[in-house]
Amino acid sequence: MGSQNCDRDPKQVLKEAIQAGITAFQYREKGSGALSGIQKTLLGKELRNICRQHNIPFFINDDVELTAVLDTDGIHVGQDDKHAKELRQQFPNKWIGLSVSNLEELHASPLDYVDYLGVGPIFATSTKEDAKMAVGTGFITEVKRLYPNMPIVGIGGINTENAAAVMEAGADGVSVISAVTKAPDIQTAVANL
Ligand code: 3NM
Repeated sequence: MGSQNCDRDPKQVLKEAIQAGITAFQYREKGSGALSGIQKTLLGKELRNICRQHNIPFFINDDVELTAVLDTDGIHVGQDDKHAKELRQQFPNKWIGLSVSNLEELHASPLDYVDYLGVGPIFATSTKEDAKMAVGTGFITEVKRLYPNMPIVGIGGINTENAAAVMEAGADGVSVISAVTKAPDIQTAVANL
């Protein structure tokens, strides 16, 4: 998540989510209303520090410069971002995640250089403005069948009602934004997930 996903202080949202039991965090300051420049960096530092205090892995979305500046645990990139091979050379000891939205992208992906795939959008989402077409849980099963050893995290429109179906389809984890940031009670939402 980023500040644009929160109706209140993102630091508080992150703290509550960690207290409630999330196992990883990705800083994704992107889309309308997102911070940029020094403000993006400063919020990133604060969120990274909260994660460090609680031993929660901190990933950054897409931003190579901030990966180094914030000394993140990992970076997550999309198909049009910096190539994973170059990222691996630049950051040999960080986790690298790659988004995959269809079979064509999967087959063209540099899987040897990534640690996990973010697969989606599984369901329709209004959080990402340029989200591709929803692929459904069947695509998770297909990716897992083709690459059984590649960790897969489902993303896009996942909530407490449908998360189990994503896991049953073969995902190793689920990744959510609004299911936590828009939850009336984060404790309950994360506990239900
Ligand atoms: N990436 P929510 S879907 C950030 O398909 C993101 O790659 C997607 O937000 C992808 O949990 C998405 O609120 C939005 O649907 C996830």
